[in-house]
Amino acid sequence: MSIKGPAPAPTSFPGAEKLRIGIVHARWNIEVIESLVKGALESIAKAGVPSECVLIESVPGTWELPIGTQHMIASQAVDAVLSIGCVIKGSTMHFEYICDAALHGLMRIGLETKVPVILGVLTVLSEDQALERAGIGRQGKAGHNHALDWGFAAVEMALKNRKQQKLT
Ligand code: RBF
Repeated sequence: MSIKGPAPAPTSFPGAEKLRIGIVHARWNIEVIESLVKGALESIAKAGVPSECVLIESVPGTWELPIGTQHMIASQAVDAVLSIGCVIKGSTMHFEYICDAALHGLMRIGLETKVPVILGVLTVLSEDQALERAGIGRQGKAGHNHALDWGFAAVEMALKNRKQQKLT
């Protein structure tokens, strides 16, 4: 039994019905990505955001996630963006460079635009780890779809962003 992971999400999100949430996802490792996007949509809907207020765009790979996220913020007036990707370690240094650059880029965009950017990037050492963390599972382990948590995080941070905007 592991103690890792987020505390249970709040059970209600008052005001969620007024939010606009963006999802930007990479298309590399698409089986994993599709499951993550599905999980995120499930929790965002459960939190009370209408489906027509969730905007989805895709980019080729995780390297392009920062610019795709920046574009979503500039063009769609969203309250938060969830950026989804999956980088699986191979035999060259690409993994390290893509993860490092993309994650720094995403953090920078959130801080500079003041629109919360939720980190939905799996950076894993094997396909099995990716399938487990996308809730698809493999080799007898069902796993957990981490995007369920990311969806709730996006709604929580979007509400905080709205509150902050009212104060300033
Ligand atoms: N993009 C991902 O989202 N996940 C990966 O695991 C991934 N691995 C890559 C490995 C190599 C060797 C290369 C060349 C690209 C990889 N990309 C991956 C794509 C990358 O994010 C980007 O879309 C392309 O490099 C085009 O800019």
